[in-house]
Amino acid sequence: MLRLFAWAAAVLAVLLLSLGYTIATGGGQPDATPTPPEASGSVAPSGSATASVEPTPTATVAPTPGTPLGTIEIHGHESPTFGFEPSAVTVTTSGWYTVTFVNDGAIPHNITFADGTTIAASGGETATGTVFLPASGLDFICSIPGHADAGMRGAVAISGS
Ligand SMILES: [Cu+2]
Repeated sequence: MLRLFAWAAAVLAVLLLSLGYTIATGGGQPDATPTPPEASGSVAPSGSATASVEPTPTATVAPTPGTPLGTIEIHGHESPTFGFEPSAVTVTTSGWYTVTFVNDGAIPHNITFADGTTIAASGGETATGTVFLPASGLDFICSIPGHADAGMRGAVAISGS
């Protein structure tokens, strides 16, 4: 009986040892799992690749035609003489410009460019328009009868072309 018990104890000890070994080996497996995170980390670059597609819509906004390069302010008056101030304007680059016409007089005046663009303002008022200035420059007058001959003439020159 004693030998049988000893044998059974030995078998049990072997079982426990093998079970303990299995647990120890199983406990070692979790240490090998850090590899998958690296694989999931490689997914991130593909996500940023999709983000690089977004700048495309912004590029289509840039070529908007007629975007003013700057603003030119010109005053007009009939006293003490008919004229523009300044009458000689110079900008560096050909292109679209915003023109602010300030009528310092008491009667209506306008700026009429050689291409037909007209910006008119009543006495004491201000008007704004947009004009394309070619590389050759552009002359302007007040188109109200008699005003150009009285002195309301001017020109815009392009210096950088
Ligand atoms: Cu005038």
